[in-house]
Amino acid sequence: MSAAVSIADPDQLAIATIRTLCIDAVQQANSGHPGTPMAMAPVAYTLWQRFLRFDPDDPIWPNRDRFVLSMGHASTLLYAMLLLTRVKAVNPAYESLGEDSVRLEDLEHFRQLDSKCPGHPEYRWTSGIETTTGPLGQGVATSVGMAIASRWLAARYNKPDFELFDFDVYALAGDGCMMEGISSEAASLAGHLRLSNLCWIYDNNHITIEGNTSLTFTDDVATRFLGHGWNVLRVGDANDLEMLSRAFETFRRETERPTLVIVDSHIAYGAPTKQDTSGAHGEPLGEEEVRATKRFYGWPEDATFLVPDGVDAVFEDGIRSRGRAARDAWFELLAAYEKEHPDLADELNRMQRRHLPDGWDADVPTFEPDPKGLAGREASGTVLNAIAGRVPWLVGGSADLSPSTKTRLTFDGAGDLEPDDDGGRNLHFGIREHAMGAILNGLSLSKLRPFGSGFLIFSDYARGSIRLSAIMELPVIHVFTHDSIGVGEDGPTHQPVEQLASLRAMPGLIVIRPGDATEVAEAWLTIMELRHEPVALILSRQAMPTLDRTRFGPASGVRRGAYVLADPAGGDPPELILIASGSEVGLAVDAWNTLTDGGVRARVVSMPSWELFDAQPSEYRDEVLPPSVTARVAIEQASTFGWERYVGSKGAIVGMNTFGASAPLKELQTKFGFTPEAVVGISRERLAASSAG
Ligand SMILES: Cc1ncc(C[n+]2csc(CCOP(=O)(O)OP(=O)(O)O)c2C)c(N)n1
Ligand SMILES: [Mg+2]
Repeated sequence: MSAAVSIADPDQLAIATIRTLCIDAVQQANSGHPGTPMAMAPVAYTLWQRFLRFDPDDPIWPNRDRFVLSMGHASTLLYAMLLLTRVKAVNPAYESLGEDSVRLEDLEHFRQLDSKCPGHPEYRWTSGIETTTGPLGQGVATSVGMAIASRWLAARYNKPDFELFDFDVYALAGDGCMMEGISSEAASLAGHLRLSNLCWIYDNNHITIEGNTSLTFTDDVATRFLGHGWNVLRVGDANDLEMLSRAFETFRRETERPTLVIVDSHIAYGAPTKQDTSGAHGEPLGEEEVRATKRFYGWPEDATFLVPDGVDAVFEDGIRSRGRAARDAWFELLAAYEKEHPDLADELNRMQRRHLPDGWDADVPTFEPDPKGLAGREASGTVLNAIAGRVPWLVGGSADLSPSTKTRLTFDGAGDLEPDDDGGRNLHFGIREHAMGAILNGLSLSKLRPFGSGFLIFSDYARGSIRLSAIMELPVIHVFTHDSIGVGEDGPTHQPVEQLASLRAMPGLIVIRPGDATEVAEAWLTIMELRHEPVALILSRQAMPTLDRTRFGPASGVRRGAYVLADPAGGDPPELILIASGSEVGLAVDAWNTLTDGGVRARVVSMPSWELFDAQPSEYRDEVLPPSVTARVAIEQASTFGWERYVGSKGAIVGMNTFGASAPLKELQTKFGFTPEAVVGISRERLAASSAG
């Protein structure tokens, strides 16, 4: 629709366009959050138009500055920016097809099925969105991972005359982000690491859903961030473009600390009755209020979804031309770099596409049979080091538990990522599981291959971020050790029970719980080739016998999620199936020995991964678990929840139904029925029941 708009100032014209598009989208959808986009439009505009090094024609250019909308409920603000700057869509093969990522029709269908403008910004779905946001606090924490990635990439790839990486990371946050604990974890680590390339902008509007923040939030945010080692700036009026610019310039000059810009704003700026009220937060303004607000902006009150002539030129003269020049210069630099540093350029190329270096698996060891065996975490540490030595961008660490999780990279030159060593391969997250999860996402969004580790029990602390790694289809590697009541004396607070079931319930997350050192190696080989799936690798604290693979089925079956480990002698068909994962595979084999000696035709199925198994064709699944064999026993030191799907109504599950207890492992095994005798007893019972039936 075209209508006369008499706003002469190009900045104000663009800002009013952003504001009214956001208002109209929410009004049309009859749902969403109009107030914050209206208030923050000048902030987003100033940042994008004057500072952000971002080329809308190539939204995946590796050295672009990142913009994260941590207040995901203000999604229309981001959509309006993508629309007006004409960001191009990129397909999953990282190719631009020349189409706009967000079209006016998408905004008109805000929150409707298949619109590129869903309720909250979704990475992968809409090009130009750097990370999925909505769960408050996640965006700011993820931005820390991006800022670390910028530093790491610079340390590894920048060479004299080749400043390939120096991108900055901006995140827009609200009161909710500031209240969520994850922002404190992330800010604390960012301050420690002196991430001066990181800028958070805090929308200090004093409003959340329930009303004024005086209800719940009287922190001195500035002092808090000074305490975290940040520089803190204030802009007293979100409409003051010059003050905003000054703040961003100050951020750019800062070399020692991350920057927080506290911006005072008025939610629903310009709405006569809703400004500064929580009524502007989660519902449309309403027809009358929309008209009055448009009048206030000097906008034609009948116009909807109006983009006046001239707005395109405003952005062309700002972010578009500046971004294009920066992007083109970067690719010229890269072309010269390819000649001078071909190996590093090749690495970059592969990393950007989530491909691996040739020969990446050449050092992965094989494990000799050993009845005493190795702990899952020990075997994993060995394999991880063998792979990381050949995959330079495989980086990670632990939430202060690497001596326990065995994820430390120990080869020469691995180094530690610290304020003075941006290129270290060992990250130290401190005791901050939740922020670790989000930072891993930020690293992965920047195309590094990150792993993080901790005790399985504390995966709950990181769950919000793990969930986002699954929603975003990021190949983040979550390593969780101390995976069961096998932790023994530490007792119920440290014994995971329901964590496996809850991780398995998460769509898109692949959970793998290998049963001996050979399966651990196979698990890592499988994981490394994933490009779009996060993984939870679940490892034992205690030793597991390393099986003799000349006697038992090959561990290559890990790739298929479950496989036949042992069968009745002479090729007889099984009458009973024992299914186990992780440390219980050895127990299943012990029980199988006894049963076999007793003349029972038993099969052992090792099932390290439900998700990988469920993805197999039904022929394979029926081969491993023949439907005719109903006498089945699943064994896992975890909640029994969900195993019914593999053992069926005639099967039994040897698992946990309580929180465990504090005692030496042997005693716990007896108390909770994880002994060969108990498993044999239950197996015979199932067998009898099935033949009776
Ligand atoms: C982790 C999390 N908890 C709760 C919500 C629901 N929620 C969405 S917005 C909001 C209030 C946010 O207030 P603020 O960040 O100040 O945003 P403003 O209303 O000022 O835009 C809440 C509680 C959420 N999105 N994420
Ligand atoms: Mg607020």
